[in-house]
Amino acid sequence: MTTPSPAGKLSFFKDLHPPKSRFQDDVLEGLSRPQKSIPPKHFYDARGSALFDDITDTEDYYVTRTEIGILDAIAGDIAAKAGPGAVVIEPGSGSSVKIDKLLNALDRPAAYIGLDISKEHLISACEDLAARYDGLSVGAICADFTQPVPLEDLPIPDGKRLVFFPGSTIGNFEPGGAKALLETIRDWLRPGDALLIGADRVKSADILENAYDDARGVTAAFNLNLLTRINRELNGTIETDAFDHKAVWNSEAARVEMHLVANRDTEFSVSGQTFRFSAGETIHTENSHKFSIERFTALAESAGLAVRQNWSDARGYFTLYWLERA
Ligand code: AVJ
Repeated sequence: MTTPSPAGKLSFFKDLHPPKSRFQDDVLEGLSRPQKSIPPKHFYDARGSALFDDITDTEDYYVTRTEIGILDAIAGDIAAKAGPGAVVIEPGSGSSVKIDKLLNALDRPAAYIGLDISKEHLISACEDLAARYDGLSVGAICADFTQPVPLEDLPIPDGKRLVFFPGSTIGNFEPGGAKALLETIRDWLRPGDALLIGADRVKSADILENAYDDARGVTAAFNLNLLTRINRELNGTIETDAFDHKAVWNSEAARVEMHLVANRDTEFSVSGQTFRFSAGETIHTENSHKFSIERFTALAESAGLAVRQNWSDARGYFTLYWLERA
């Protein structure tokens, strides 16, 4: 059922009842594997979200600032390509800086539809937009976009759809998952609709490793906060000082990997289950894939999308792509 939002500021709110985030299952399962691992989506508790915001302010993490610079430079191009009355659809928790750039660039956008797995986050972000943009029709869909999300039966206003997926979040997915996500988005597009997506580029190992191991130690705190979260929410007994942050460029897989490395033998329990680490053993906590323009274009094509235009910063650190159905 589609219901008015609690506060009534949204034009619609649809809860597709995404499965609860499986934090406990993912941690117990991930720590039981030969290469221990925990999916990066679990970084984002309140403290983790705040630390991520702090990362985007560090000198070393060039990603956010570079993408915002490109958005500023291409605002006119985007407005011309989208035309008047666009319906903006944003999967994932939006950074308000980026969505503001887009909405302010566009010619009288008709609507904004937010789509996120976290209901609280989604509603507050969408209500904030509705309050700040007079005359913008704002809808919200609570869903897990790593699964197909059919939009057919939802009251999405008429108009050219522009799906906005900035941040290089696509890089968090393994190649198969990235293709599946692009296919989900492709199914939202009709002829003439578009996807504007950001993807970070391959560059030298030292620049990449510094971006994920910043000099101020914010990224280290972000990574280690996962252990604090486990201790708090899953009855964990992890001695967090037994682990160090590590970021390493894996050139074969074209990704920066983040790990938590045991700096001594250590043993702890989580939800009553015991885990043992030898010194040097790691928990793999994140992959951030990096893409040449050629590789990203091929990935898009594999998902039935065609790159119509792309824009990069002068250093070639980051690229925004305009994709349409192939
Ligand atoms: C939010 C997934 C795009 O991979 O660059 C930043 C997360 N991790 N520093 C990224 C992150 C460590 C970020 N994404």
